[in-house]
Amino acid sequence: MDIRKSEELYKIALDLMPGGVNSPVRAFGSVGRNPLFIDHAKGSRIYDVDGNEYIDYVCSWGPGILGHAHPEVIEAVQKACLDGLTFGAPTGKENQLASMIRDCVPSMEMMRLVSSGTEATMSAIRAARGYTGRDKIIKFKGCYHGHSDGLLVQAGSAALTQSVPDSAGVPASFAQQTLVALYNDKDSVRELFENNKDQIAALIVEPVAANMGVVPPEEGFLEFLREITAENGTVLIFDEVITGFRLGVGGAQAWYGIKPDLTTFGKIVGGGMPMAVYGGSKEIMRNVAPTGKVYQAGTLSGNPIATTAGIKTLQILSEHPEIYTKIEKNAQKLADAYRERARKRGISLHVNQVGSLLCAYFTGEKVKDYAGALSSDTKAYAEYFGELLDQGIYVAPSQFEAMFVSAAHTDEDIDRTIDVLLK
Ligand code: KE4
Repeated sequence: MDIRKSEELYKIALDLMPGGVNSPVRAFGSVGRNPLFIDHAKGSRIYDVDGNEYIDYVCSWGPGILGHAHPEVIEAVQKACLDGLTFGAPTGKENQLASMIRDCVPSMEMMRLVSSGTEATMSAIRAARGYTGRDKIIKFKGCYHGHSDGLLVQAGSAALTQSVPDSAGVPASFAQQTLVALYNDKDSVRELFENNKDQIAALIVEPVAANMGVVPPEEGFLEFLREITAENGTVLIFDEVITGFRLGVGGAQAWYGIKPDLTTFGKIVGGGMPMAVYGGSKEIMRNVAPTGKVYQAGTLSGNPIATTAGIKTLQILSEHPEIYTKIEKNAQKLADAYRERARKRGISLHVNQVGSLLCAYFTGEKVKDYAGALSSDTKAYAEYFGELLDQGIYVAPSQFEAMFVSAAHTDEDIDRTIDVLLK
């Protein structure tokens, strides 16, 4: 495969940006390849600068649920741009997007639009601390909530592959306020509440852990978190940056029937533009400036172009529930093909799938938690990644990420992928 133009761009990038990238996972560090530079994308396909075409299962890490450059979204964005890119003042589009989110997710009584998932989770935690007057928070080992200081403690996603789950540059005093539990391990949560009575402001969790691959909650785990946080006056925050509008327009909280106190959204909610949201109970959100003492702000928050992309995307998803049936069916087909590959090739492979999210782990163990995810053979994953890439299939360049199926993946795409998997 000719990737000379990517290589040239990568050389220049290495001198301009750390690792030549603007987000670590894009560096392909854990799969032993140099990153591809992308020229354009359309539907289920992504094209690198050397003209190589790939079926894309990264979907920009989740936003691309409709496929790349959906014509209706592009048309709406192009039209909006002609009216100006940003005003730094309220627009009716923010009302429209916020109302749509509340219609889809009733727990979102009041919310704030921001520009990234990191900003959303950081702000949700500040709101919870301001509301409770407490300092400590609980997160789960291997869950990733963006790169704000207090959350870069035993984080997932690329922090896991860089083997720096505890990032340098985070003062110990910050990290000390972050208690770490084990996903799907109720005792580890109970212990933290017992040893930190009345000190825990918030518990933040990915309702489906999608930054250590894909690890679904065990039966009753989310209900347990809802009960123990309510008993302790702790704010339950669902980080739905990945699951929001991915598992359905109601997200994971509808899928599992749990009502958190606060929720964060990102990715799909902006239709591919920089947009994220945090919100939930009015009682908590009223504490956010200017109505309360919890300060949070943003020059481009609720940006008219990003809200346009988000509105159009959520409109399409709300009007076409059949999209979710299709992408879940295709994810199931892929999961079955991975299992068949394992049988055919006599390799250890464990596949988790929730809706249109899936992950193939190179391990013989059932992956039900962080330890299970870490048992995966990342070298075998790297080989698999390279093999697929050379066959024109673009999956996550890391074992600890999700595979995303979009509405643009055709039956031919899925069949081609299965052919390559079972070759
Ligand atoms: P951003 O700040 O990257 O918009 O969102 C942070 C975030 C928060 N919460 C969850 C559950 C997330 O998955 C993320 C970001 N996801 C990663 C991929 N696992 C983004 C890809 C990247 O870091 O480049």
